[in-house]
Amino acid sequence: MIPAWAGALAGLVAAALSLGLAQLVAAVIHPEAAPVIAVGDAVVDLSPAPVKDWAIATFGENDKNVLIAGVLVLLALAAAGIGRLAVRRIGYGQAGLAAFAAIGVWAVMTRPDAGPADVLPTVLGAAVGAWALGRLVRRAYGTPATASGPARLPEPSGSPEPPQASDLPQASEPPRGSGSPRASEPSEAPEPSVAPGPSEWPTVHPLEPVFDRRRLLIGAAGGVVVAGASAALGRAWSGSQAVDAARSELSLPLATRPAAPLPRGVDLRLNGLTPFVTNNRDFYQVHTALILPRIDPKDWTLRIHGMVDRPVELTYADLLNRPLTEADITLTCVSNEVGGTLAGTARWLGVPLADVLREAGVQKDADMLLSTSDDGWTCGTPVDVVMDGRNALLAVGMNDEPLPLSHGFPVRQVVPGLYGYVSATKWVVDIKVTRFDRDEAYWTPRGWSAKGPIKTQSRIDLPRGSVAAGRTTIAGVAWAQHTGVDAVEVRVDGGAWQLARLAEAPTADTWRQWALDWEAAPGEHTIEVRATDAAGRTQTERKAPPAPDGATGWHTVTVRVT
Ligand SMILES: Nc1nc2c(c(=O)[nH]1)N[C@H]1C(S)=C(S)[C@@H](COP(=O)(O)O)O[C@H]1N2
Ligand SMILES: [Mo]
Repeated sequence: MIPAWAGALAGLVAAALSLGLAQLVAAVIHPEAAPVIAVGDAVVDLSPAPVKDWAIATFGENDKNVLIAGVLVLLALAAAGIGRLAVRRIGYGQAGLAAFAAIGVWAVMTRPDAGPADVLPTVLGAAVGAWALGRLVRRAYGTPATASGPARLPEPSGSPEPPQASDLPQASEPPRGSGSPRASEPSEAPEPSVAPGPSEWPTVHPLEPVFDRRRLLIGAAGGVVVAGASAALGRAWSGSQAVDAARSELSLPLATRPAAPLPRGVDLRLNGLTPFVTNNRDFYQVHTALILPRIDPKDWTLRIHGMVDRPVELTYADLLNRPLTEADITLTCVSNEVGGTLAGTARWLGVPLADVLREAGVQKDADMLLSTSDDGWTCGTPVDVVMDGRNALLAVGMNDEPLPLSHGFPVRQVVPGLYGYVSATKWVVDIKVTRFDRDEAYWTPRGWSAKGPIKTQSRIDLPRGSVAAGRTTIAGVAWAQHTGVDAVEVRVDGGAWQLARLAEAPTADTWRQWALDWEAAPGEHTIEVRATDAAGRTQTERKAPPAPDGATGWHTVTVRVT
């Protein structure tokens, strides 16, 4: 009998080979066509919004890795099960593989940018996996080693076809069984004069299938090596280095409308307080793509079409040849909880989107820009907001360097005052001018509001946890993009609201640091904060979750003073 672990091993190795090969083929034709990535992407798209929010909240920037690891663990379990079925009857194993290939093909074809060739990685991978599974199972079946040779069953090396289900021995029926055509051709495998097996198997009939551990392990080791090599080759091939190199060789032109140098007073420089400018390295990331789109700037184009008088197509060089604007803008995610960290400020460099739209000639009944990312994600932005004179940009630079790959290289949108999901399309390649009553962006059917102006928020960064008694500072940031923050108030233990001092802000489009000195007495204290925007509106106390259009409520922290 073949032990269960041997079947599981054969299944795992066959799966590894099939995924390794799929990865390699996908690297050559289209990275998103790799089945594991496509399944992961499909899971992202199909998960209900609360599940996604939970994943972002729980795993943060690691949410994608956790998802891929989960898909791989499930695949490994399934592969082991398929292998165990395969040693009982190879046809079961191959049917299991076919079912997985079908899931892979379905996932690949549901990707928005999928073409017919995208099924190739999965189909070729599955075919090789099925062949390898048959081959490994065959290796596992041997007869006890003899002086004249290790196994009675001939390898199928003479036949050009992968082994068929009927070619293979089945545990329940020895090869001589009536169902096996090969066994009924006595001439093909002449009866060897079988020497008695090792003494462990004295009672086994020589023609009964006997587990050949050594041959299985050798075959499995070979499979693992080939799987690893093709995955590594696929990685090397994916051209990622080419885009990284193109990015690091770029030098962006200077802005024709530069932002003034930041006043020193924007940053109170308190230890533990969020810095005014967020490093690109520390900037939060939110995107549905599992692998970052890698776009060579020389291949990038942006098409602007739909309800316009003159459709426009821009290259990266066209963009850099236009007048560039620099602007400090705080980006915020609608998924940010009260007190959360999904917000960041950068100095963006880009082409005013309104200029480009004016050239295209936006028709007067259009009210929505439906922008699409290279990975198929879509975003709906109100036309009037983009055209009202604010610094809505097709951004190419972030904090004095080309956009990092994870922040939308080579070009993304940035619109002050709107949550990222309705404005900040990364890897943007297409803008369709349309109407909110005709088109829907990615998050709308998933339970988020079609329009998402940023709600005023304030956050306490200091103190957190515990602090020594005596004079200390309560501090944080507050934002009300494009309106501006006019006041921040703090209260301790439900006492009177006290005005915090405000750091400078270069424009109304960024957050603002604030601070308040506090004589901290020993014990446990509750600190609350609320901001008032430049239009005189104070943040509501009413608690609302992020969905459908942004969280509300006052950030409250409890500190222990010792
Ligand atoms: N292509 C693409 N662009 C996208 C998204 C996305 O999922 N895909 N997410 C948006 C959301 S929800 C936010 S909050 C911002 C985040 O931008 P960042 O990752 O640069 O911080 O990007 C926006 N642009
Ligand atoms: Mo977001």
